[in-house]
Amino acid sequence: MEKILVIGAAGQLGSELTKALTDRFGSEHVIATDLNAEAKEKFDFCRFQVLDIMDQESVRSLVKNEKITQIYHLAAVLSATGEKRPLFAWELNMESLLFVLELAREFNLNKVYWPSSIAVFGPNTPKINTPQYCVKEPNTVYGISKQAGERWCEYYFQKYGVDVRSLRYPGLIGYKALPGGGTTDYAVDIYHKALNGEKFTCFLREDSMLPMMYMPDAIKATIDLMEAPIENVKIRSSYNLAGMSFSPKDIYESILEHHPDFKINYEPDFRQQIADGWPDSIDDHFARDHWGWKPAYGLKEMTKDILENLPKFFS
Ligand code: NAD
Ligand code: AKB
Repeated sequence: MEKILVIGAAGQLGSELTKALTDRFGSEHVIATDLNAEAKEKFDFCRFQVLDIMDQESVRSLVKNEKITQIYHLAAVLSATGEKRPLFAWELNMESLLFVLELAREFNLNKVYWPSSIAVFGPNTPKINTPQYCVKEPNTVYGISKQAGERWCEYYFQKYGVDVRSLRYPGLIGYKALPGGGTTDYAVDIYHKALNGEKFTCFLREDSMLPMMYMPDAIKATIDLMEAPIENVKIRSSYNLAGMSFSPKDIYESILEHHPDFKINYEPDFRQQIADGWPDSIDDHFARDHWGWKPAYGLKEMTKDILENLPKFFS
């Protein structure tokens, strides 16, 4: 039976993915870990342990003593925070991935999951229906770390047979955790402001189109990829993945349908330049062809669902 370690479990993705893994494998078979000790109260459905991925001895002991068979490595510094502390972001994002890949080799783990991002693309990448294989010249330290990470994942698969799988997520939008320092996170924050009856100041221009995905779709894609037969996982860097694309104006208008008094203004800052280097939309036909990916949510459905459910989580 599998024993799964989730690293960085308390963030936006981990909060929902850890629950989905627990539902699938049972609470005895999942250990949620995070640097953030206060996150313990979130995990009443599985074991939680404070763990710093950079504390290699503690991580190695945990993997050994608990006979871990799979690692989901989610801890990272995201794009906007990374630009404020570039060397720290590089160190955390790269050293932790290399360490996890080495652990997978040392302990012969069954599988590793590590997320990449649309941040691997850059200003010279084709912006519309961005292909899986194209120019990638990321201009953020986060994007550079994800691009290098993808190459390491493929290397460990080819050289050592480590079954590491990865998705290039678009901006993920969920309501069960607060935004974590990303450029696409305006689209998480905007729902909190709308429900609090506050005006929203957007740090991107109103027409800044970006690829996005509702969290339930991201969780489904992750589980589907991880459960796909090994011969179907033909891309070992990271799969392009698409859900929807929208601009700040589009998401604002989708909220207006439910909250007609909601107000927005636009004050683009350094994050605009990051967004300008990323695609508008993604071609994910390899994910569809290889392991049957198909998203379920568009902007309208996502907005309705979040506005209904967010107040149950943050009162
Ligand atoms: P997040 O910032 O919300 O969560 C990251 C978690 O990692 C936090 O709970 C943080 O406390 C934890 N962490 C930070 N440093 C740590 C350390 N040293 N040891 C252990 N834990 C540590 O990020 P997220 O949005 O949940 O993203 C998770 C992963 O998915 C990241 O690798 C990110 O690059 C990737 N991703 C996210 C998005 C998105 O839109 N959220 C898009 C593409 C890729
Ligand atoms: C970010 O904006 O940094 C993340 C991402 C798209 O990787 N949400």
